[in-house]
Amino acid sequence: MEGLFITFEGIEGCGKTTQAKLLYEYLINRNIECVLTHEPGGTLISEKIREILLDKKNYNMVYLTELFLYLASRSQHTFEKIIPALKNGKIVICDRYFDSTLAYQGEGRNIPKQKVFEINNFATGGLIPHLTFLIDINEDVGLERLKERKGKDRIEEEEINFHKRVRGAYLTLARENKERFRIIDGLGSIEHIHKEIVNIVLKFI
Ligand code: T5A
Repeated sequence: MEGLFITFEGIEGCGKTTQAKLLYEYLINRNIECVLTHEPGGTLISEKIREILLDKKNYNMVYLTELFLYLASRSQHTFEKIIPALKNGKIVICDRYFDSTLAYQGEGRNIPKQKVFEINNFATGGLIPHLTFLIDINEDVGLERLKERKGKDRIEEEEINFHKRVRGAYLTLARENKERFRIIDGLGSIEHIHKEIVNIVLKFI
């Protein structure tokens, strides 16, 4: 498949949405064809699933229901949007992808990781990002940054230990998949992190 698939990962408030957008703008300004998208969501059907997933009223959602909804959203997104864009030679920048499920549902919810990996792989037809930025910050800093935002969603409301476990899972994933992961210190300034990311991406294209 042509194209380049870049994902951004990290705990809540790490700054990945900010960085994904800045990278997209940088590339578009240089006339490089790219698509900016996110998960859960990214297509009409996936956005409907996102609403169910993040709605605080669904506090009693069973963990397996949560897992399958994230995967349903991802299948639609992958086959409707990501794969066609890659086939057209575009750069696809995605704010969260399957590593989120390994970290949040695998480690956070304690669902057996090998199982999560297998069905995740099935849901995406085995599509793996070429490059994954893990923006790493301490969970206290991440949650503090989100305080200014009105209203937490269902996952953001989880206790601090949940976010700690998720961060740990991401760092393990990055260690185990060194060829595609780049760990970025999320405590730097927005501009500094952006430059670091651009330098890495330019080496790929
Ligand atoms: N989820 C998702 C799963 O459980 N399983 C899955 O498979 C998937 C795909 C999605 C939720 O779903 C869960 C994870 C999530 O809980 P969401 O609404 O899409 O929820 O939210 P998040 O992806 O968590 O993203 P956020 O927008 O909440 O946080 P970001 O992207 O980490 O941070 P960002 O860029 O919005 O920045 C947050 C704040 O910090 C500032 C920004 O200006 C902003 O105010 N900031 C910085 N401040 C200082 N220094 C920096 N370097 C900064 N960078 C950003």
